[in-house]
Amino acid sequence: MSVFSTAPKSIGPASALLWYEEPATRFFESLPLGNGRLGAMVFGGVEEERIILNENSVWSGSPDDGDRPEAHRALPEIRRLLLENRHREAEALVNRTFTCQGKGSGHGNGANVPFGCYQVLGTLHLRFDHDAVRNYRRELDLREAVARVRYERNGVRFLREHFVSAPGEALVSRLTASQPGALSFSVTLDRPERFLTVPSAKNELLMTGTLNDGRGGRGVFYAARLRVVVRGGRVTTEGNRLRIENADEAVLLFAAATDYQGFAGRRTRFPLTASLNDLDRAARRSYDALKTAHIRDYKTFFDRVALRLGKDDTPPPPTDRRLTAFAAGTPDPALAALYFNFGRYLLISSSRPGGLPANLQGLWAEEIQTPWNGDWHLDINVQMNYWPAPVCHLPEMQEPLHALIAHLVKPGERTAKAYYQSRGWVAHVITNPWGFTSPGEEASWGATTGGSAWLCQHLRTHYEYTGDRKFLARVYPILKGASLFYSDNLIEEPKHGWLVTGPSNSPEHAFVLPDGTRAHVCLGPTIDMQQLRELFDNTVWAARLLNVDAALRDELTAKRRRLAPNQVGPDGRLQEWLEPYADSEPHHRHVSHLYGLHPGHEITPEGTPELAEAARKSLETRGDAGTGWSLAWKINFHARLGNGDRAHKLFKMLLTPTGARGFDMSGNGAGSSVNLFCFHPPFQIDGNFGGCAGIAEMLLQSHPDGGERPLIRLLPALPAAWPDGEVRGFRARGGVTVDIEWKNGVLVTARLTPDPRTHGPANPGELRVRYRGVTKTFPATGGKSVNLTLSDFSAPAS
Ligand code: FUC
Repeated sequence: MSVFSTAPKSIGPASALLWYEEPATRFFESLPLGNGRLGAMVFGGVEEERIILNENSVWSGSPDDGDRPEAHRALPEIRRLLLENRHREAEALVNRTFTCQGKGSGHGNGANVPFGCYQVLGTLHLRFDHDAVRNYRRELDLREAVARVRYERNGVRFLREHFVSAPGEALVSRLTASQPGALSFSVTLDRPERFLTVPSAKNELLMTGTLNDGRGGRGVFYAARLRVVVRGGRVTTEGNRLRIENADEAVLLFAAATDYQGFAGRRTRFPLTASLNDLDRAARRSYDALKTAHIRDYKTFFDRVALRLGKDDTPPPPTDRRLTAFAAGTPDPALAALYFNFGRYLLISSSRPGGLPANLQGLWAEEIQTPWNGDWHLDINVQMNYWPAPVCHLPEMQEPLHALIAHLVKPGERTAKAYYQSRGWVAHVITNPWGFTSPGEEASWGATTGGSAWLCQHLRTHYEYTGDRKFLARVYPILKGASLFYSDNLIEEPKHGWLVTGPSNSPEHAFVLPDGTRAHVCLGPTIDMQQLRELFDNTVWAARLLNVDAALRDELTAKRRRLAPNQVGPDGRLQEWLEPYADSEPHHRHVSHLYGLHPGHEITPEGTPELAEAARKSLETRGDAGTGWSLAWKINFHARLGNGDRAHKLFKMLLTPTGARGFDMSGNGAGSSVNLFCFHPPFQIDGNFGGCAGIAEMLLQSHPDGGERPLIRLLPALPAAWPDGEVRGFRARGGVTVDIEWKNGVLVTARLTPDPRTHGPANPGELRVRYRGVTKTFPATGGKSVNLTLSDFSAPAS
């Protein structure tokens, strides 16, 4: 896709550098690199440089039919029980008959069951006989996607540079020293299980293995190769290790492939050949040529956008100390810009066209049993990973998500038949590269039916930002299939005659029935209704645009009108369920019923003030504390409510220094580790992406608000903590590039440049722009900037 953007100003070191005075000792202190498919975590140790390696199709498990073929027989009874308010009995029946068959996700520990688990590819160890060193520094420069480690020993300066190149399809490391012949070290390559490493040439290691398919058979086969090319000195093999002696310089090239034949990724049946070809191709180029090509490629994405908050041109303190100081109250606006840039960096590094989508850990995992299988959860997590893409002008990075959605349609149709005897397709709460669409293994979380509806939001959003008609025509059948499923599965609740889903959940949250018992399974939770209004609207809108399916449009329009509405409960909060049940956990991490506020947009402060107020009350009761991604979501909620200071408070909470062990579902230990990875805990990358998107949401919003054209809101939730700043190259809905500069908390200039593709001569349209409560309309011509200043928003309002 061609890029239309104004040239961004360069980003200063305080917004672009993660750096430390010590090596990492743990995974979540190390520095991530990636090209969307291959990932590396660089520890930067002195005696041992450890690099954890990933490849995004290193998944155990295998295709499996999780559907219970007879499940649909239980559906009428489950629904009858729910309609009679016998939720406990309904839930018990769902548990017996309406969950997946087999072992499901293995309750999140699926490494050795068919569901499988995203796993570490291996670890590269470089062992030196270096001990006491001086002037140690390790860093990650987000402007180039290069990690560096430097130190001095006995007067010799050592430098290691690492990057993972997309055009080069390899991890590339160069080790140099200020004195000839000073580089001596050994190299090994291993994995916690299922590996064999052999020297495959005098300067090369080959590691191969076959993962568990979950049935005791052979699953994905992988091949990983490391080659060392030295200047001066020599390389020898010693058993399964390479020994480098007295080199002036050493370049390490690492390539890997698997034979995963799923919906995306490198579709090779021959990982041995593919990895060798990658290595040979990389080895034909000089280190400088590889690095130049890598940086050029990376910058085509990263440089589309720039954000400056405060001053960022002076070198920052080490990132770990910076986090601690920020938590202690030292103002550091540039740290928010760094976090924002890190989010963009992670997305570019973990999600590239042709690959698998960023998973719960992006691309970076150190274990065989990654938490929650490192899968794609569909009740917020994978969607949150992609929130930054449109505004940060990274539409290409969404391609793997779009591919995942398309890949779920076929298995989702089977699931729709088995459980619901209905048309269309459905995905529930979890999925994997093997096309899992069945409900989860427990009703309490697994009966959520909104996964497919939520995914479909991303298809419409992509079109809104790019105006790509071909894309819309291609994905329309997916929207249609999702709508058909829900349309067939709406039932009428007797009290008001509203149409509702069921059985369903408000993701993972239980309610308390009047008799004091708890239940999860319900009819028509608010989130479902919000998602279905959106999905039906989107399908009808797309069908109209494509001029197809008139009868379906009528069907969906009629049903949409009858969906249960948002309801304000007796206590003024937006109701989470059809009835004003009590929350079982008032501070639950999911805030699903505010989907309509964000990432949906049916609730806005101007368009639906009562609902916005009810949403605000719901947020108050929920409280600020929460898991990593929950904090990130709340930044976005408060940004949508126009409350910048509260959003900033949540951002501060998201940056609470942590490295908490284990799992915590309540918010204890949530925050950021020193490498800025978000902690649920454990490490889970969705909060990084949600936080990145939240920062953007505070500075620019664009969504329809009572009009056909989106309303572009400038600085809608600017916090006092960011009095001065500048954004360049942000994208708004409608395909508009937005640059904004502000001082002392007040807009100085804004430049809006409609993309010629979305605002061509046939479709010039207009821009609706809002700042501080004043909305103005300007003619929009593709490629022509509209320059605005504060005075444009003085009066009169239009
Ligand atoms: C959902 C969330 C959890 C966690 C898991 C991966 O189940 O409720 O908090 O993020 O996904």
